[in-house]
Amino acid sequence: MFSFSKKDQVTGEVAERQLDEQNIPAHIAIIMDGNGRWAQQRHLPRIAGHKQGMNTVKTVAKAASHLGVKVLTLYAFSTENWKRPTAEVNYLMKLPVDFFGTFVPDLIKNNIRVKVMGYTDQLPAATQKAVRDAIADTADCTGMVLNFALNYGGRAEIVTAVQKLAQQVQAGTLTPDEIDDAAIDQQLMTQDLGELRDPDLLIRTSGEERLSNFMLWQVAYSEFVFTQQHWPDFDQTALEEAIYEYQQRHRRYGGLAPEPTTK
Ligand code: V07
Repeated sequence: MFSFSKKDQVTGEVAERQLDEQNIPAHIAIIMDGNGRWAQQRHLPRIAGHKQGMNTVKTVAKAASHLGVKVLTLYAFSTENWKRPTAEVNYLMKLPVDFFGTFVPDLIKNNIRVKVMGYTDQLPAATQKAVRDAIADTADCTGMVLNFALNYGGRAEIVTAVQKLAQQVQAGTLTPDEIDDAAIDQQLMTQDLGELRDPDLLIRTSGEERLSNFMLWQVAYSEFVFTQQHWPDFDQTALEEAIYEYQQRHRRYGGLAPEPTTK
């Protein structure tokens, strides 16, 4: 059992909570929202929020790995984020470079392997190199997969998958009736995660309660937890609270009775 305490925001009462180690979500995906708002509340430029947000990535990745999470997918940059001001986009594109300069030794120490999903060929050359280097430097790590969604969009991912399947049909290597869930899964960017491809738990920080084009296919059966904290304020306790909430909804019934919902 992992224990943590939760302070009630209204009464101030502190409650001891226990996480069931046998029911840690294997794949957690996070929409890291609220970096700009966090900065604006402090009268700082938005990029200061992104910088602090990167530090939170480091904290949360280590915490997730210690809790026994197998895949942590983080939405770092969407295909829509190019519409932001040029200076902000340029800063964001430097973050993977910074991240690897400062965090790769720590990742290796924690046996964490980096993976990236998204249209990385459209990223600046230096960003692509940082991503390639991080993947290569952590390739032998056998613990948690830290999966960054970078220049990722859920609809674009499905469009690309459909195009590939259509090409196979045209080439005569696939018939239309062979297109099923598994065939589509095989063309998605999560394909190499195997059984762990679908998030068990999706977390979005900073109060918005929508998907914003994130992993549309893969979250079909995920539990969604929304928190008020801005991403730079998210920490180990916040992660444990989200997992606690997941465990309240996703009971295991001691492995005796079947789950009440069909999957
Ligand atoms: C970014 C920090 C986290 C808050 C949300 C937006 C800003 C880590 C990465 C990263 C991505 C790929 C990679 C290694 C690190 C990152 C962007 C933004 C674009 F291989 N944080 N972070 N990339 N933010």
